[in-house]
Amino acid sequence: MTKVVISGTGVFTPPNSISNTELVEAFNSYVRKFNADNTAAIERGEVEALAESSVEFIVKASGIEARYVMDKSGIVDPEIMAPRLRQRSNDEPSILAEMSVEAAKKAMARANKTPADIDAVLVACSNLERPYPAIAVEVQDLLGVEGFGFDMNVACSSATFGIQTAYDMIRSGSVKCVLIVDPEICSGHLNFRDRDSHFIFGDVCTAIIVEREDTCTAKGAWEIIGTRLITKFSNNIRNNFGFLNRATPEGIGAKDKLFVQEGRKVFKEVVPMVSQLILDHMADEGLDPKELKRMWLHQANKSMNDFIGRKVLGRDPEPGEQPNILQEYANTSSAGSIITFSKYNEDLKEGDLGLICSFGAGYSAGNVLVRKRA
Ligand code: CO8
Repeated sequence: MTKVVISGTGVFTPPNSISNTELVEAFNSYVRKFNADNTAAIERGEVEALAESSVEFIVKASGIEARYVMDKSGIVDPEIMAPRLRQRSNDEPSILAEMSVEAAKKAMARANKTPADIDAVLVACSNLERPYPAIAVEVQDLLGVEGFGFDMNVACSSATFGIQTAYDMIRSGSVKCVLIVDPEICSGHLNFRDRDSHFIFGDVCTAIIVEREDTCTAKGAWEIIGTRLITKFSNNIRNNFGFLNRATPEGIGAKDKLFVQEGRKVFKEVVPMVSQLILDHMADEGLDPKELKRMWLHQANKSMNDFIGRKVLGRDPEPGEQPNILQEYANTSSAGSIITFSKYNEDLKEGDLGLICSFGAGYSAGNVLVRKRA
C-alpha cells in the first residue's frame, strides 16, 4: 500500500489579540448597562438581572488567557459585541479564502511544494462563509492549483476528518498530493453576550500538505500510520443557523442561531469517548500508548486534555508530552490540534510516534497516528 505523509503545515494568525481582561471589561460594561436600563423590570421580577463575567473563572475553568480575532473593535465595543468585517465584492477574495491562502503558502513552503504539485484542495472547517461556490474552489483558483476542491464541515474535527479523506484518496490512487485548509472565524458565530461561552473561541487558519511518501522532499515529514474517526449524535453543542432560517422568520436573531453548548455535559461525555477511541485505535494498530512521544490534542479546555492524557498514558503527562496553545489562541475549533502540531513537532526524532486528535460538536472525534521520518 502507498505510504502517505504529512510533509508541511502552516498557521495564519490574525493580527489582533484580545486578553481576558479586555473581553471581560466589555462584557461587564454590557451587563451593567443592561441591568441599569432594566432596573424597574428587574425589580418587578419581569426581567432577570445579568451576572458579570470574571477573568479568574475563565482561566480556572478553561485555561484560556487570550484569543486572536479578525476584528477586535466590534467585539470589545459593548454596544456591538460582534466582529465587524467589511463587505467584500464578488471580485475580491472572500475572507476565508484569503486566510486559507496565507496559511497554505506557509505549509507549501515547509513541504517544498508549488501549486503545480497539488491535485486537490479541501477546505475543512466549522463554519463556511457561503454555501456556494465552494471556498475550496476559490482557494484553488487563487493559488493556481489544477484538479479539484471541495468544502467539508465536521465542526471541531474537520481537520482530522480532512486528513483521513486525503489519506484515503492518496492510497486509492486518485490523487498524489492534497492541500487541506482550516479557516476558522469562530468569532463570527460566538455569542459575546453569553456569560457561559463568550470567552471560548478565537480565529485562525491552519493548512496541511498530505502527499505520497515517494514524492516527499521535505525533511522531518510525518508518515501517517493510521487514522480513526468516530461520530455520535448529541445536542450538547449546537448551532441552528442555516438556510431555512428565513422560512421561520420568528426565530431569526434568537440565541440558538449562534454557538450554544452544555459545557459540563460535553466535558463529561467527550473525555471517556476520546480516551477510549485513542486506546482502541492504538491497540488495533498493535501500538502501546507508552510509545507515544507526543499528543497534539484538540484545544478546547486544559483540564479536559489533562484527563485524556492521564487516561491514555496511565500517568500524569510530562511537560511537553501534550503541549497546549489555548492559553494564547483559545479554542479555534478544527485548527487547534493542527496549530499545536505545527508549533511543536520539529524537535522530535526520526522514528518517534505521535498522535493528532480532535474532538467536538457532533459529537465527533478524529485520530491521526504519525511517525517521524528522517
Ligand atoms: N464568569 C464567571 N462565572 C461564570 C462564567 C463567567 N464567564 N460562566 C459561568 N460561570 C459560573 C456559572 O454560573 C456556574 O456558577 P454556579 O456554580 O454558581 O452555578 C459556575 O461558573 C460553573 O459553570 P459551568 O459549570 O458552566 O463551568 P465549567 O467548569 O463546566 O466550565 C467550560 C465551563 C469552560 C465551558 C467547560 O465546561 C468546558 O470547557 N467544557 C468542554 C466544552 C467543549 O469542549 N466544547 C467543545 C466545543 S467546540 C466545538 O465543538 C466546535 C463547535 C463549532 C465552533 C463554534 C465556534 C463559535
